[in-house]
Amino acid sequence: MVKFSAGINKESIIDVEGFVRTVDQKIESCSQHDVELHCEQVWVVSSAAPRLPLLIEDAVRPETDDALATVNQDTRLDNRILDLRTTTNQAIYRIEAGVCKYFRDYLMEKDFIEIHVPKIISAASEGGANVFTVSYFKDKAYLAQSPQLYKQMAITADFDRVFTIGQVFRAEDSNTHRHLTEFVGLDLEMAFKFHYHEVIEVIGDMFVHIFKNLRDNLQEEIETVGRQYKSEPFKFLEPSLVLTYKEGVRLLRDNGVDMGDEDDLSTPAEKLLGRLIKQKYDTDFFILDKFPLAVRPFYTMPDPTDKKWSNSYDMFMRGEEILSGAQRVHCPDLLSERAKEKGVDLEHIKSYIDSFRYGAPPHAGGGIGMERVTMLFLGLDNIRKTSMFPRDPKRLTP
Ligand code: ATP
Ligand code: AMO
Repeated sequence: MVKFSAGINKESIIDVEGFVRTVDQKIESCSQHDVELHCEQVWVVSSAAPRLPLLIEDAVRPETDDALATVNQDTRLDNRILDLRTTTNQAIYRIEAGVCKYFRDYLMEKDFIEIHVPKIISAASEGGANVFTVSYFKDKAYLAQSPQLYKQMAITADFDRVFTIGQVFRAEDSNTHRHLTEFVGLDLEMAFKFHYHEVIEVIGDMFVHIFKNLRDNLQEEIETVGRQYKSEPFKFLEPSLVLTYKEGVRLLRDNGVDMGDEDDLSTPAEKLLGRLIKQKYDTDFFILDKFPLAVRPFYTMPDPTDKKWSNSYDMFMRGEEILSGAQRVHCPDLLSERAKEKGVDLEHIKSYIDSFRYGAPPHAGGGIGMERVTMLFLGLDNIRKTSMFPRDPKRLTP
């Protein structure tokens, strides 16, 4: 039987009959180190090819300076189903499932309902430049860049609190560590009573709920990922830290960054701000409130006291944006005016603008990139590690 077993190709599916014995000796390289399997019979259920494009033991080796010691990213992604068999990847996608589960659990507990909205749409919501066009019988349609317009329309239809989890498409030729052309958006929207800060509070608490549950319920998985990819444990405060955009800019200026109050944050400035906030407040998660109006989409509510600013916010993990959100304009005339100013074609968003003509409550919400949350929670360096079958400008398969 030993001879027969030795001839079975690696990664084949086998059935084994035998018994399990506990052992005293600990085998460090093995994740199951306190038991032994004594085989009596072995059957090959499905044989794997004799030559594998990558070996699991190579793919799970910690990343070192020696590039030969591990498997490079393209080989992994080209042979993704083998790569996904590593203990690290099995753990990453359990953690990612946790991100969605705890997002959903928290919001359902708070009386949000889950909705499903179209992904084939007639108009771009986030500006026209980065939208994929598809032919739709005799017409032209687009792949949704965000569920933005529909989640707001659900609010105007009296569903006071909604969320949706679904694919989001961005035709941006961004070959970076954190941009995909298709990602999973975790979006929510809610009517509020007095102030949009009620919504910031709900979202801040929701992130704390997600982080705590990942930390407490997926400890083993987090440790497994940490054995291959070293990083500092993710730190957060309860309640979450909220600073204004102005305070963030001030902190950057005090540390040598040359920028004006209303300039957009560059990627390096975002990263530096993350490090400065970590030093000062000991948190990897924070919220920046009150962004300059000029850098936000047309549906963002201007600050009623000063039109230079807006009632909008971003949330960050380890110095990278993971959520963008705002109070929305719920007055149809102002909405049309803002859309015109931003060059959005009113004809294409008529039903969206009209939905505010029949009574619409003040509301706010936000959109989260799921893969970014998993990547940054685990301190990983590339979003392709947290997207099971990633789509980027250069990759459309597998
Ligand atoms: P959003 O989620 O709002 O789209 P984002 O981070 O994906 O945010 P932008 O808001 O378009 O993208 O840009 C934010 C930052 O990302 C910018 O400061 C820009 O420097 C950086 N960025 C965007 N695309 C690229 C790129 N192709 N290469 C390098 N940096 C980029
Ligand atoms: P925004 O465009 O900032 O906002 O997107 C929301 C969040 O989605 C993630 N994200 C991405 N993840 C991977 N690859 C990309 N190319 C990519 N682009 C964005 C980020 C980002 O914070 N409608 C608004 C949301 C709202 O206001 O409710 C919107 O889509 O984590």
